[in-house]
Amino acid sequence: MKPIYVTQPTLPPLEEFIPYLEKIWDNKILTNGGTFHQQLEQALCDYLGVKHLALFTNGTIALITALQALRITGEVITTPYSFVATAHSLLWNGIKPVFVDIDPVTLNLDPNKIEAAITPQTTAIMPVHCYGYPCDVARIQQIADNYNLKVIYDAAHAFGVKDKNGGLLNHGDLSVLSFHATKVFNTFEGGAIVCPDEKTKRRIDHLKNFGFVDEVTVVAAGINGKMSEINAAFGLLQLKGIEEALEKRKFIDARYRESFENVTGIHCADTGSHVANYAYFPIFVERNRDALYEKLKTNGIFGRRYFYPLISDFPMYRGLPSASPANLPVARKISNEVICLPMYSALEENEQNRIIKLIKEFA
Ligand code: T4K
Repeated sequence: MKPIYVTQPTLPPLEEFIPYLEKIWDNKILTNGGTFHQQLEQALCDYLGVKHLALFTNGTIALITALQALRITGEVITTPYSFVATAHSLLWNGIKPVFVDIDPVTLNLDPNKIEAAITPQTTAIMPVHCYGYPCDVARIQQIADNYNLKVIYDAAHAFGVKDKNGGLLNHGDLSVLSFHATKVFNTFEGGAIVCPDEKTKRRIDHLKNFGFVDEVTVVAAGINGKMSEINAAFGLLQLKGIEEALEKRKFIDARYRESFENVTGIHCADTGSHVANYAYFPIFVERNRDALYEKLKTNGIFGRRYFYPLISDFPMYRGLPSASPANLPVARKISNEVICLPMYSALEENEQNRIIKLIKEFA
């Protein structure tokens, strides 16, 4: 039986990639801001409806650089319910993460609990639009304004998501995307920082190129965060098929939701009123989540428990006062119940039927 993974990258026909490779071979510019890099930055700005965007080698280096770009220090408020890269980006900058519990509906930082975690050392908030579900951006901005804090969104899951004001990526001081192979839009590995002004974009561009401004001037201890021409070319090709891929995901999402509507003990996440990207399909299993997870695995279906364990349970975080279980009851409950089911545009109807049947049998 063919294994079914939590996701599978969308790949355009191989022959369509050849002309891009030929161009790279002709130009012999492989990286350092080549033609495809420039084209992809512009194409993504247009598609996502954002002013400026800097491509990166991956989302994690982009997160680390975003914090550097805004010179964030001290303490940063963040969510324990995310991929570990969110908090790791803080540690790599010598910043102390302060975990705040999540809202049971949005699954994102609970704005009602943020203020109590602010101390004189707090300089920023790093919320995550988990699964591409929008954070309460208005409330978060209000708190940030009141306390003079920066807001850096980890928008790794939020490619193309829109809220009532348009593109979700326009909120906060910076938003960071991931274009990893497992994401809705991928460049094999890749990422980006979305920023509102030319000056910040320039600083980010310097930081991702070792701090170089020109051949002889280095203005900061930058890193090598550049995206290569191969990745950028693949991104341009991917972008052509993005709408079709999103339509297929939407259809799969609707079938799952409909199938689980009346199944006792299995809950789907709230659909919300935003324009979604159907990046993930989490279900929440009231009892014996791990038994269902194992049953699916035995049947060749490799869902994932995104996000279990909580980041705050990993050894480098669990000693922090904010990591204490009593501080994070909602995140803990959700983390103990979640399974992300296979979700990708090439998931076939009979494969989805098999997944649904197994879950219904279990329930
Ligand atoms: N912030 C958030 C909120 C994130 O979720 C992430 C990454 C980041 C920041 C950091 O961004 P990046 O630095 O990664 O750009 C995966 C991904 O590696 C990671 O990108 C992602 N989040 C996280 C949620 O999931 P794993 O270890 O679970 O992935 P892996 O390799 O087990 O892949 C899952 C399944 O996907 C495999 O079982 C098979 C399938 N797959 C995977 C790959 C890599 C393929 O079919 N083809 C592939 O090439 O972390």
